[in-house]
Amino acid sequence: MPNSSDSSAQSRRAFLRNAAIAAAGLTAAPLLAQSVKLPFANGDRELVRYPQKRPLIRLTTRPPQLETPFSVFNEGAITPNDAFFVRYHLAGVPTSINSDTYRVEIKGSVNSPLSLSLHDLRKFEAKEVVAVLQCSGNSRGFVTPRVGGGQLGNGAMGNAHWKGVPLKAILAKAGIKAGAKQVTFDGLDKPVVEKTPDFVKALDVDQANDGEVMLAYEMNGQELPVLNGFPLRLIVPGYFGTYWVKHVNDITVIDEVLNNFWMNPAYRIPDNDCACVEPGTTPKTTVPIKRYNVRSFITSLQDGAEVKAGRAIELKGIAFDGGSGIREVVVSSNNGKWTPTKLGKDLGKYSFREWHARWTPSKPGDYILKVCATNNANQMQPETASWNPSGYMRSVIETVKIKAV
Ligand SMILES: Nc1nc2c(c(=O)[nH]1)N[C@H]1C(S)=C(S)[C@@H](COP(=O)(O)O)O[C@H]1N2
Ligand SMILES: [Mo]
Repeated sequence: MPNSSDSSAQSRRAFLRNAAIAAAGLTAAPLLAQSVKLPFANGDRELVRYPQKRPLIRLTTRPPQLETPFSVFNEGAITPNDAFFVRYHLAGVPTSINSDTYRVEIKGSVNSPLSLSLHDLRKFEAKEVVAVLQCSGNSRGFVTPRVGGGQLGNGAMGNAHWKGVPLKAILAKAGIKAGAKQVTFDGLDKPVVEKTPDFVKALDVDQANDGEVMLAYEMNGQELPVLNGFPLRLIVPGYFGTYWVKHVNDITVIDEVLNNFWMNPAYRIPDNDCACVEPGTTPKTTVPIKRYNVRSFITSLQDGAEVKAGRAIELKGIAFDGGSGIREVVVSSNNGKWTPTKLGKDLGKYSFREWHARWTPSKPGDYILKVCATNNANQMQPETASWNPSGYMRSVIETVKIKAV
């Protein structure tokens, strides 16, 4: 059990205070003299080091928004905690979290309101899942024509092994009243100016009760990093990150559909099959963003890489979708025929699936490599990118341009 001894709890509190202060940008996180260039206009970014994190790509400081350098995804199917991306909406990130006194309240339209400590939560039967967390704005910097919002490369995603309690078990203990429609989730972070709406998200009661949504207290076998929601966050496998509320301390069952800023107008997509509209136009009707669509990436080579002509290399990468699981990944060079790859270990339908393939550039010259995944629901990545005004749901077949010498 974490925090079992007083002194470690105390040092953790002291550490967390420092961690959170640095995270809030009140004291500068030590800047490295390094910067990176994301492959689109205005893609110059600083690498910064925050507590519990290796150097990550800074998008903004207040609130902290950090992107994972893409090379991390070549290290394996699981994204290490210290490399996991960070996204906040509100600059009022928690400045101290005492895990001994931390409580999550379950209230609203329930028969018995609950106030649970971390110790109480660990008494419920634990559940584990490997699941991708992807920000709705992941890859927004690649959208053409460009759209407003955080200009992210492909690093606002990660895959972790989560452990916690199914929300269903907690809601069953509280007893949801007949007629309840949604469950809302709020965390410890707060707006710094009054007119900013607090970050609160909602799921329909049926989804909250699906047995897969859970409250996680562990990430890759450790406590959650502060910036990823210590000591407790919501896990919504297959669903975009906006629902994965961090530092969750308030769960309220409501009899209506939540209609705050973060559910409407924020985080919505056009209400059609492609979640798209003609570039530059506004969708007539929208719905809340939901599941991930299919994506795949080459991780072993990035644009501009040089390889030796006539020598076989191993191409390697990852694929994922919103929860049917990956059935097939194919690759092509110079728009030639698609060839199958070998899939890596199956860590579950919500996980990154690694793939690899041997490939030989027959002669010197430029090569265009493409990768395309199909999921178990027979959904495939499209050849051309679709567009919506928020830059969500990128799923297009990705391309890497390299040179053989
Ligand atoms: N409390 C809180 N939880 C939150 C957010 C937030 O701003 N505050 N942002 C959400 C969004 S949009 C994303 S993409 C994920 C990012 O999780 P991470 O910071 O652990 O990568 O957290 C979600 N949970
Ligand atoms: Mo997000």
